[in-house]
Amino acid sequence: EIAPDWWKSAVVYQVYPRSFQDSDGDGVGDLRGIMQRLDHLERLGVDVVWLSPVYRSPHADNGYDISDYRDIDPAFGTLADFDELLAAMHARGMKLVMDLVVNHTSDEHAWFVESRSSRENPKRDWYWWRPPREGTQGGDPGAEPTNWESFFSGPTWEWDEATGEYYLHLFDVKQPDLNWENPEVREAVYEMMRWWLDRGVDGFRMDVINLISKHPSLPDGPVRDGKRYGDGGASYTNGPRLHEFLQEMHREVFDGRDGLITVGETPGVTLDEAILFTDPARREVDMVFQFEHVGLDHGISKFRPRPLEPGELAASLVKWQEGLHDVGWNSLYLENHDQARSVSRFGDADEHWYASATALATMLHLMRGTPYVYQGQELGMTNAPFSVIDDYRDVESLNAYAEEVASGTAVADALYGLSLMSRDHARTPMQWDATTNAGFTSGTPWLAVNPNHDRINAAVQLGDPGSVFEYYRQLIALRHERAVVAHGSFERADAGHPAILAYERVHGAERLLVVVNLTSVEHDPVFADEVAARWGTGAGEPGDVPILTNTIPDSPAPFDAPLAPWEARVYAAG
Ligand code: TEU
Repeated sequence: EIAPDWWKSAVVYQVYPRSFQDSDGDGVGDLRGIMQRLDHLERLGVDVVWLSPVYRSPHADNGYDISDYRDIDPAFGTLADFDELLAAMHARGMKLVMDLVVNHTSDEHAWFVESRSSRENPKRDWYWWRPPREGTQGGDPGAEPTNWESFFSGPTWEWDEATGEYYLHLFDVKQPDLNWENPEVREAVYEMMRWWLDRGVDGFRMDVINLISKHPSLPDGPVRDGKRYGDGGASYTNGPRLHEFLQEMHREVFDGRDGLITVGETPGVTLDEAILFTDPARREVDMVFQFEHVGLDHGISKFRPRPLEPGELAASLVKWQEGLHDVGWNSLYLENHDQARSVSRFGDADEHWYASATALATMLHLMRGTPYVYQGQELGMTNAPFSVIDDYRDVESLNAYAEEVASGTAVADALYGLSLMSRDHARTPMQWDATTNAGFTSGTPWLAVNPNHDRINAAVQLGDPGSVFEYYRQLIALRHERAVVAHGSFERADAGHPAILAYERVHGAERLLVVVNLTSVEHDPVFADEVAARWGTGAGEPGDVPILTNTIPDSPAPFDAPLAPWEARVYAAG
């Protein structure tokens, strides 16, 4: 009998299948490749694997454009391969979570092919179709039904000459939005979800699930200075029927099943909304991916980034620790397939690569919430040295670059934004060893392997006590060994020092003190008086010798000793 909240002490590992391991030499990762690498995941100690989409897809957005929800794309393998992978994971005590992409489908999905065939087609209302704006000609600039800007640049409406209407796509033109107002759509989604659960999967990561409810009036959004299109976010983010739909989904799909884990991806979610999503009494989802901390360095836009001030990242994470402390639950992440590599983005990949990668990991993994490790993060994989636009593959990056250059931005400036923030930095092939293509493929990789795989790779790290991998393994083990990590309270313990984050976790008699220097400069930690009194230094005092530190060699310093650049230390009592 497993506890209903087992996922509070679980660690989830995200596999981006395209870039994880290729088994047939076509340069694209696949399911049989994942099977070859289960030892790595088991050794790391993760409990759940979240698999980015492997369904049939034209790959306009690397699988987040699904053309058949009940089949595996040939690039990744077959349903038989999937069943074999699932069984192999279950045999090792790992759970498998699928990526549920139901805000939109591919334009090649049978539902959309039918819907677009005629205005009278029974599936016409399964998507958002609207006539040109009053008094305009379809296809003309400004004739779109709303002025909204797509996440992938340009308008969110595509003119369909054949039936004389526009269809809505918040993302790529090949990703038409499903109309969740239509109960037939909702029932078809729930039926598909039950089909996967009946097949044995253990839950879902729900892609942009807080965008599925739109204000049916579809009003225009505000046009920000210099922008051509408006921000429709207020009309489709956390919309009017969102929680109604999620509670209906829970009743139709999850009620009566146990041992599952659900996480909603919710760009733009507020703290108050996150409580509504994750309050167990509301039976919606177990946790959400909020986006505040991964939006801090966005300047006027994602690809016009700004440097973070010391303490900004920690303060944002602490706000969410406190906000969901008593009701609801945090996911804990710094990376995924949409975010640049955290050691490059929030750490110091040049001067203090090992220390900053492990300091960020310490900060995150010992917080209150369920941690997510993105493939390669456990190795300290970094951003790639992309230098020309042909190095990139990601539709978001390519469209943003084209729009910047078309609007007069210098090529060098447009490339600069991509060099820091492109999603492709997270999608370079997993670095297994120092051989050609890092052991990822015997063919030509779909996206270039990072040249630093000669020194950053799994083979060189496994078994090395001073490696990023081994440090992650110890952090994950702590969560499994000490109940205080999963179930303890959270309280910030430093006196708000911008360079240092210190926090305490308490669970019954068990206590942890985590102290991390999040800068490349040495700092003395400053603690609230009552914290210093609790930990004390000197023989036998709990604050005297850390149970975990990222200094090499392991120099057991007391909790109030100065912290070297990116030094992290963990103390335990009780
Ligand atoms: O991402 C949604 C989303 O919000 C991202 O587009 C994010 O805002 C952006 O990439 C960061 O600037 C989900 C998937 O994770 C992403 O891979 C898909 O491209 C997108 O939805 C559409 O399915």
